[in-house]
Amino acid sequence: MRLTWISAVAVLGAVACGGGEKQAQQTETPAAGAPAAAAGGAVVEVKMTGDGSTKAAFEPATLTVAPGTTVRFVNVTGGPHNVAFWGDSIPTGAAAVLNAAMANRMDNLSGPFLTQPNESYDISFTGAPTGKYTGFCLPHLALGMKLMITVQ
Ligand SMILES: [Cu+2]
Repeated sequence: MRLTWISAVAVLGAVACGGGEKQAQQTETPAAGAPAAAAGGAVVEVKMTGDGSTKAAFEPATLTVAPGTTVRFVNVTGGPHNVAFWGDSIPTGAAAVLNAAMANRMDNLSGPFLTQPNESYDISFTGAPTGKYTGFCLPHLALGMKLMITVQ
């Protein structure tokens, strides 16, 4: 009795990784008083950190964004955190825009507490006036947890 073994060898063609050039074209329109015109603006992340008792911070604590940018606050450590703004430390006309952009507010210009790990909170600066926005974290204001967002 004779056994013939036939081995079928599957030849896997190497997948050529062509360096496909993706051309992302972005047309930037100058902020010319056309609120809510920018769709799909950039997202900038700000981490909320701390050890729960002696230190707490926004990281970065200062940032500059273009109008239409969404700032995403992420509860990383040491929560609960929130983000709030002083009404006298934002540009004229910004309060209405911010209040409309801040979901589930606890109060005027004051976002909800983020209690879950990696919970995030987005604030869109679409239509927001240019200028400086000074914000803070209510539970950690005494620890100096503040941030400065410049919209320009
Ligand atoms: Cu905080």
